[in-house]
Parts: sequence; structure tokens; C-alpha cells
Amino acid sequence: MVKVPKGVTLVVGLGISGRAICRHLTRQGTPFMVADTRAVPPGVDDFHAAHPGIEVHCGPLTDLDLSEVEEVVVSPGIDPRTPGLAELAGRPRPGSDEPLRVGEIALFVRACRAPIVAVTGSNAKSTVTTLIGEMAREAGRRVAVGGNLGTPALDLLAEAPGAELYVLELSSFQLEATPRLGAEVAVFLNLSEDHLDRHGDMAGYRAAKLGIFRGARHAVVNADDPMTWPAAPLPAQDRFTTHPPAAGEWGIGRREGRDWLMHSDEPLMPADEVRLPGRHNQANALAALAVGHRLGLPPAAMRAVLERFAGLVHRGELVAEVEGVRWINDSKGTNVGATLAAIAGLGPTLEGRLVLLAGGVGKGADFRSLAEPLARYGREAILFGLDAERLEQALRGRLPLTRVPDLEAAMARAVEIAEPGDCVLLSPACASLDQFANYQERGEAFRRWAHRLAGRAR
Ligand code: UMA
Ligand code: ADP
Repeated sequence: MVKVPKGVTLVVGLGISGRAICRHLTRQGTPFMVADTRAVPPGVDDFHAAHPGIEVHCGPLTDLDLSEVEEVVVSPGIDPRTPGLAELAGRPRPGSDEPLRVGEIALFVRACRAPIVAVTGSNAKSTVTTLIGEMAREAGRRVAVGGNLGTPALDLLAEAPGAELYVLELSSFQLEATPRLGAEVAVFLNLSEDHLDRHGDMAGYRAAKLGIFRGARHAVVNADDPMTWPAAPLPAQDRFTTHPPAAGEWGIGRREGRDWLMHSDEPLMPADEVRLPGRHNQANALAALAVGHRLGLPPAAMRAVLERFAGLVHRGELVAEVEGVRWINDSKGTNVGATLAAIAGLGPTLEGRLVLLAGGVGKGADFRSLAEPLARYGREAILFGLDAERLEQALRGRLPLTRVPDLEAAMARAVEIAEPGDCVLLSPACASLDQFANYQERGEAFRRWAHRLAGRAR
């Protein structure tokens, strides 16, 4: 047994968040030690170099004596049911009512002195978080953007100490470990199957995400997705919809033969002037507008951002056009809902011309809802990775299917079958972790090979 001494905080996990937690505790002068369940966590040597004298325990957490630990700050990727952590549920911090086991965002809330806009949902978090950040910046606000995307939340406190607004993308993992967020504006965009391996079922997943509303002043929710509504409405609650808006809502209505983004019955901008493509991105734009309105941002600044923002890498990104075939990198399509949106966003022009590359870690999802749009749009689905078999079972008989070992083989097959006018879409509906370090690496591999193809074609 290794005893964590009295008064010492334990940080669990040596990933991106774990390191940010350690930097924060160092800045605060809080004594801490670190544990990671892996025998050799990636980058442990660099960690020792950056934090000389800090003890790191590697291996099972049940080897730790936590009887006198001050607080346990857990990284988002580690399951709270892990032996050694599960036993801490319900235990308070010494001399306090607060829970002993928390996540990085609980520390952020304690130290943050400016309003927080928090964004969650199964999909579109990064896009909407970025849009809100850009809108605030365009309006001249000193804003810091990060969380589950980009810079970890705790690093923002050090990198942007003078920020007057923090815009955070938060995952279900981060929210379930945050007792009270207290956001100025809390946004819940949509809910579709993801992370069921961790949360058990949709009810558990949703409950974790609803944590975004704890202590919030304003809510922004999806009128078309009741799963995003808090159990008890907040006094100030905005709703967005892709339908014509009811009074007070943000939606899409028709004026003089054109679709417009609207607030109640006030037209704001033509929908086709939003640079991001597809209906789902118009919903994302409306969510960002609703938040910006609550923050008092000028409409012209918000509109300018929507007109110019072309999207983040790895989200529906056109990386090459080779001999009339478009190669689109949607590596961030890590669940079924995202892949459905990517296919729908490509539009009806694609009937029979879509070659989908999918597969990886399915996280317990049901893939059957992909069958319908793929039967309509798909030339073929090329399946790879851990859950290729489960995808194949869900899609069998609906369109031609090919199983290959990995992404490179999937791309080789796509080259064989794609015809001019087709679109090869990497939107895997799965996490990448069986074959890549993360979704970025998967997307970069796709880009590299697509560029090589383009080079050969010239
Ligand atoms: N791990 C162990 N043992 C440990 C600690 C971690 O095996 O003791 C494993 C985890 O099971 C996981 C991996 O290490 O497979 C990484 O976990 P982590 O908590 O150390 O992850 P970080 O590197 O800190 O990255 C996390 C987010 N990742 C996850 O929540 C899985 C990153 O989001 C986020 O950018 C970063 O914190 C900064 O906040 C990525 C992600 O995949 C994009 N998020 C999920 C999603 O968006 O769907 C939630
Ligand atoms: P997140 O951070 O929640 O993963 P991103 O903005 O990175 O969200 O987008 C992830 C994927 O979700 C994209 O690849 C895109 O295909 C899909 N997507 C974007 N907007 C929506 C939406 N409104 N509904 C469903 N899927 C969406």
C-alpha cells in the first residue's frame, strides 16, 4: 500500500487534463501526488522532468491508501467505477460538504473569476464553442476558449488571466465530475447515442450532460430535441429549432422565397449566407446566436463570424478533389449522430454517389439508423477497425459492403470503386482509439493519403 499523506491531493491520470491539473495545483501551491492506472503512462518521463519531486504511482489504484487524502481530482477519460475510485462515491472532503472525488472543471469553477459559457451535446460542441468564442472576440471581448477542445480549461486560467469571459466545451465525462458549474449561459445542443460503454444507457448519459445546468443563469436548448431540456426549466431559457420559430425562439423561416435565420418573427440573415454547409450547421449557428444575444453581443459582429467561419479541421473538411472525386475528412464523426449529420449535410445531390469509410471503436452504439440514408446515398460502405463486424451486421443487405483491416486499405478500396462525381467520406461513427492515438491522427492519415493520391493524379 502507498499512503497518500494527510492534506495531499491525488491527481488521477497523466493525460492532457491530468497535466493541466498538476500545473494548476503547482501554481496554487497545493501539495499533490499523481496516480495513473497504466504501468507506464505515456510521457511519464517528461512529467518527472517538469515536476521534479512529485511522486507518481503507476498501476492499480487499489494499491493506494486514501484514508487521509485531501481531495481526488480525476481525469475525464478514466471511469469513476474503476476499482479504487468507485469506493470514494459519496465521501466528502475532510471538514467539508463537498465531494472528495471531483474533476478538473470543479477546480476551474473554484478559481474562475469571470462568467462561463458552457457548451455540451453529443455533437457540434466544438463548432458552437468556436463560433461563440469568435463572436465574442469580434465584438471586442477578452475571451478564452477551451475545455474538451483545444486548451484544457485549467490552463486557460494561466494563459488568459485577464479574460472577461470563458467559453468551455464540456463532455459528459467532465460534467459528471462537476458538482456545480454555475454557468452564465449553459448550452445543451443535442443528444444521440455515444459513450454508452461508460454511462451504461442513454438515461445515464443524459443525466451526466444535464449537469451543465447546475447553478446556471441562462439555458440554451434544442426545441427539436426534448432530451436537451432540463427537468425544471430555468427562469431564462432560450430554444433553437430548424423549423419556423415560435415567439421567443431562434429558428429558420421563409421570407420572399429564401430561408432566413430568425429570432421570433425577425429575420436575421439568409440561411445560405452561413458559410458552414448543411441544415445541422444552421442549427449550430442559431445556438451560437442565442448565446451571443444573451451576452449582449452586437448582431453585426455575430453575423460577420457566421459569414466567414469555414469550419474546424476534421469536421466535414474537403481535403482533396482527385479526378472528379471529393475526399472529405469527417474524422470527428465519432458517433452515429455525427455521421448521420455529415451524410445529410452533403445533401440530396449525392444519391448513389457516396463512398463511406467507417469503423473503429463503436462504444456500444446501435448502428442501424445508418442503414436508411446509406441505402439511399451509398455506392458502398467500406468498414474497418474493431467494430467493423457490428457495422456490417447493421448495414447488411442495404448497400454493397467491403471489410478491410484498416483506413489505408479502406482508402485503396475507395480509389478502386469511386467514379467522377462521387464523394469519399471518412465519417467513421466510431472512436479511433483501436488504431490511432486520437481522431486528429486518423484525420491526418486520411489527409496525407488523399494528398498523395492527388499528387499521383497530376
Ligand atoms: N487512462 C488510463 N488510466 C488513467 C488515466 C487515463 O488508462 O489513470 C486512459 C483513459 O481511459 C483514456 C486515456 O487514458 O483512454 C485518456 O484519458 P485522459 O482522461 O487522460 O484524457 P486526456 O488526455 O486528459 O484528454 C481529455 C479528453 N479525453 C477524454 O475525455 C477521453 C480530451 O477530449 C480533452 O481534449 C482533454 O481531456 C482536455 O480537456 C477528447 C475526447 O475524446 C477530444 N473527448 C471525448 C469526446 O469528445 O467524445 C469525451
Ligand atoms: P463535438 O465537439 O461535439 O464532437 P464537432 O463540432 O467537433 O462536435 O462536430 C463533430 C461532428 O458532428 C462533425 O463531424 C459533424 O459531422 C457533426 N455535427 C456537426 N453539427 C451537428 C449537429 N448539429 N447535429 C449532429 N451532428 C453534427
